[in-house]
Amino acid sequence: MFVLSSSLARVLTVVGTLLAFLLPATSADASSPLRTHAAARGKFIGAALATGPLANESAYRTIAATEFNQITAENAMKWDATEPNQNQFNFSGADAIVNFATQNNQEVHGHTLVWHSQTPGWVQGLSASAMRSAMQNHISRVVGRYADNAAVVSWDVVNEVFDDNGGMRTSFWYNTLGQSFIADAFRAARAADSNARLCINDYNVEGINAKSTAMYNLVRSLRQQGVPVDCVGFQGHLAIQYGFPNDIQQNLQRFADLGVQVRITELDVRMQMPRDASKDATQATYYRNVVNACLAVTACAGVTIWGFTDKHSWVPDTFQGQGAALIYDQNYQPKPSYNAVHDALAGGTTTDNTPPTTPGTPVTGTVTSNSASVTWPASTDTGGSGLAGYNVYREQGATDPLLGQSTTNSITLTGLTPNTQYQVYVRARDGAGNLSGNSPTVAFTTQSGPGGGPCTATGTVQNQWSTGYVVQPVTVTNTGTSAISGWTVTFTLPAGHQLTGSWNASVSVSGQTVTARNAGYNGNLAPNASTSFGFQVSRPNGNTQTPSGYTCA
Ligand code: G2I
Repeated sequence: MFVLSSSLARVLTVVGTLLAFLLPATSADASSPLRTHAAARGKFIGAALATGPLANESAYRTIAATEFNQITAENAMKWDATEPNQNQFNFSGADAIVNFATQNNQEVHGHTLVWHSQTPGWVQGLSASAMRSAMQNHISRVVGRYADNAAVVSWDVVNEVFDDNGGMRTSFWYNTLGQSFIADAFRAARAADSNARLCINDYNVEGINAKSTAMYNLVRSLRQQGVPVDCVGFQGHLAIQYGFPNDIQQNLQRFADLGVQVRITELDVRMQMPRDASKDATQATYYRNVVNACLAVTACAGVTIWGFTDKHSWVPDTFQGQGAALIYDQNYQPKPSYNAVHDALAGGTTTDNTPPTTPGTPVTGTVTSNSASVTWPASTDTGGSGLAGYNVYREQGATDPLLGQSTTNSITLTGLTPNTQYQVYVRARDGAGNLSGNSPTVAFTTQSGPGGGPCTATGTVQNQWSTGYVVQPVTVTNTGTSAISGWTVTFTLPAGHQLTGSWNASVSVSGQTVTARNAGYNGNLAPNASTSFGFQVSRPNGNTQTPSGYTCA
């Protein structure tokens, strides 16, 4: 009876909270805070909060309360904070976060139950059976503490279980318990709170790549086995110098199609310091695009920013020389990225039919035999949905093929045909899909020769026997001062020798001349960078010759 009425009371509180959260008292006019616009779109906009500034800085508290309707504890709910010694729990920091959220009508995402980092040494040294019990006990106590709290609605059950290539991370969890710790953790969390939304969370999974595909496969297989995985978190620690994951919306959607909720859990966009207006503008585009991707996917619950002020951010401590990753500066002033998030969230309230301005005349930078860098004066967008990026077309006649897309005002076009004239122009697009007029064109001719050169190649015979040999590696090095995006190595096989296999290159043979072109994944070489390929040859019994005359272009 008691259980029934208490859970009924909880349901009513949750419904009440949700209504207050989804239906703000004030309507979303242009100057409303982020949370008002987000709620009007049925999404949350959140921030990770640190307990120090929350206790000590009123500017921090005011912005945290006013602008966000969701909160994640940046550190206070991690294992080292909540259970520093076995079975000695400390919820002071976690409670401070949850109480703040309750006072300000915000929902809390619990971060994180099972992680390889910020977990005390005593856990890491346990035997398998003791570790499994400690994990289950930890989950049961931490999740259990907030199971009846209306503010705490979701948990990162496991965090960062993959390595960067899509294998399982060989953490102490995995090394001691094998992959089964993941399913066990989710089951323990469900047992501790039957209503909380249970998430798996990771970084570098925003776009479609080997790691996000591994996560996709794991989530699908866990759900097929009845393991309660309800939600997938995409951290979103981005950097303007590494480019924007343009397929983020598509990636969110493929997970959503598995039946899970998706969310951006730790968004920040760092830059090489010092800040300047152009980096700020690029950063704003990244923030806008992430928010727009979430808005475009129904199952995306919202976006959490990892902090909100550059005064308190993990970035400068971790990435030397980088920073300014958040939407407020060190003095709590909103940056262009704040406006970008604001306008993206507000964008849906009006229809944007106004295209961005037409980009200026493009100019070319480095042109190789198969790539060309192109830069153009940026467009602006006043229609409300914001500038989303640029499309670059080849002017060709009846239909002009799209050569590439960029979120910034420059691009390196790749996959071009050698010794060919190109005439290209640019169109800007906004968040609502409106396209600007065509910029003036720029013409360039790709270099002749199949590779991007200048480069060198040297082959090493790894293993030989009377009737054959393996050459491995053939090391290809970019000896130039700019990046190349393709290479072609040629060499000569002695008479009577026959190629019987090759790897990491696309190889063709004509007479005794072998031509090896880069594979799809090893054509890009920064100055001084190397890659390699290999091949196997059969030769007449007793012949001891090996290939010669390696050239690279
Ligand atoms: O590394 C960025 C994030 C990646 N995903 C999981 C997140 O949980 C993680 O957050 C960061 C926090 O932002 C940092 O604040 O996790 C770090 C630890 O891995 C946190 O840093 C730690 C420092 O390393 C400690 O020296 C410090 O005592 O924060 C602690 C509390 O301030």
